[in-house]
Amino acid sequence: MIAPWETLRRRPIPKRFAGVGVAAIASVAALSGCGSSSHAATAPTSSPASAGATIVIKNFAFVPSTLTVSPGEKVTVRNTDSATHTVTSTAATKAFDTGNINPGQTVTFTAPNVTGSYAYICQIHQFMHGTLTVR
Ligand SMILES: [Cu+2]
Repeated sequence: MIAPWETLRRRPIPKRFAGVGVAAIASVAALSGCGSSSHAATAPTSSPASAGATIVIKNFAFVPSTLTVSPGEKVTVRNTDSATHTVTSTAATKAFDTGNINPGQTVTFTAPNVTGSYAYICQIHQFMHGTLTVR
């Protein structure tokens, strides 16, 4: 920022104006001060809701039963049950299949690159249903 008097200073200044600018600035600085500490108190920005796409298997169910991800996104599957499960696409193309996920195991698979809605089941317990939406 260039103060007006800075540009004026290059020219000869009549003596009667010389002190005015400095005095004005000094009083402004005194009033505004620097005592405000509120700037430092800003809360950290909350992390995005997506901590990565995750499906949890719990009590023979997929949680959430519907999940929306981006094409090719990595999806984490955590089996918290004491039974082995799978996440297997029912599409004719079998768009994805984790294979067996042992109790307590966490695996990842890659979502299809083609947008759409992909139903999946647990191949071992075929009453377990979920849907992966890619968009
Ligand atoms: Cu199962």
